[in-house]
Amino acid sequence: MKTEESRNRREVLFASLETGDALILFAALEENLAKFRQDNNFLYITGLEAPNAIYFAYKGQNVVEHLFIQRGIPEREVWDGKKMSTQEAQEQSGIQSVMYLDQWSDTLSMYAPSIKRIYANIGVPALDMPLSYPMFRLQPLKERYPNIEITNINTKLSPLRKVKSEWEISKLQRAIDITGKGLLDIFEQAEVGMMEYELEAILYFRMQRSGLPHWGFAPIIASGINAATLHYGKNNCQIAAGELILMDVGASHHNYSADITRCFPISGTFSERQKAVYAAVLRVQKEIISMIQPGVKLIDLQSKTRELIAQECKELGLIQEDDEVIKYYMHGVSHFLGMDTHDLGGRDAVLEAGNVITVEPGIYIPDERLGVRIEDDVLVTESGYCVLSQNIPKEIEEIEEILKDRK
Ligand SMILES: [Mn+2]
Repeated sequence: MKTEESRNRREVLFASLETGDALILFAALEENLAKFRQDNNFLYITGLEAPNAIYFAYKGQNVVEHLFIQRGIPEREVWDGKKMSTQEAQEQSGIQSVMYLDQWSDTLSMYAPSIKRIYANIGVPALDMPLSYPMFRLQPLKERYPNIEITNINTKLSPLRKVKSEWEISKLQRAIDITGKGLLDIFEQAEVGMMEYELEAILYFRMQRSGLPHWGFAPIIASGINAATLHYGKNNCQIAAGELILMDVGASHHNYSADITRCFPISGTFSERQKAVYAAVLRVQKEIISMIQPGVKLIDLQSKTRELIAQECKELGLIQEDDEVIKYYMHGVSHFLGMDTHDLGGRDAVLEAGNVITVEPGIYIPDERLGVRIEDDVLVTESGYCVLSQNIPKEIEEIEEILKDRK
């Protein structure tokens, strides 16, 4: 990440702090033989992929900040590889004071008596779940200094993270473009009799060969009736002739996640019924996208989607009354997109320029072994919107044309 990106974010964050406020961010932990994925809030603030590190800032007269990283132990480095040096951490983050983790407790002890409030990446684990790792680490401080208020840093970071910089949009655009290329690969290579996970492999191959090593989220490749299960993730069924396949997928680039849904008929052409349902969802999706501009509320997109889908469901002969639409469409039409696939921003938000949201209406009819969802990623601009995934085909004729060219 560019150093000035994360440095600018810290400046904006510092400006919002009051005297006695502290920020504490814990990096994700490195686990043995598991792929490392950095904590998004830690990455956003420091720009560093360093595992197990801790970021600390405190506002007194001025803001002071310290970073604590793992110390490289030669015997361990044989197993785990070289650790980041303090100099590398300084250069990549722009944080001047970089120490080793064994100095963390002493430093926190020194500041603790004057801290009034801590913003930390404590997350929101359910009450019947174990404490998050940051909560666990802050537990001794909480016991010793019960007057310190510990708050989820999301309240501070949400307004920042939901307005994307040009650099962030360029990362999202790349994640979206590569996801799109992988979807086209699937259109071209998919055959009756393949397993759903084989289609997943085609996209994964495209992503990794393009320099994007990670999924943004677990891919959904759902054929036939599986498409009516909203979060189907097994991807282990064999694809039968005549089925419509729903793919809800996204590559991640610098932790920025694409989130695209496309559907296609494995046999090359949509059946009349598939075509009717697909066209209905597509009409709704386009109508909702056209509403997007600064000042529009996310909940207005949601209520309009319900209304439009109810209308379409009546015409498809599925329902008689508007309220019955919940049987065939039961999820949100839109969420913020960014480092988290369901990014910070909230459901009550009012759109502003620089937001990136998804638009993803659907109709799910288990009785007909059919589910259709169409999802694009949309940037809110000063004057309206820009569909970042506009190059990924979604018109019926376009898709059938591509499928016709298969060998
Ligand atoms: Mn989505």
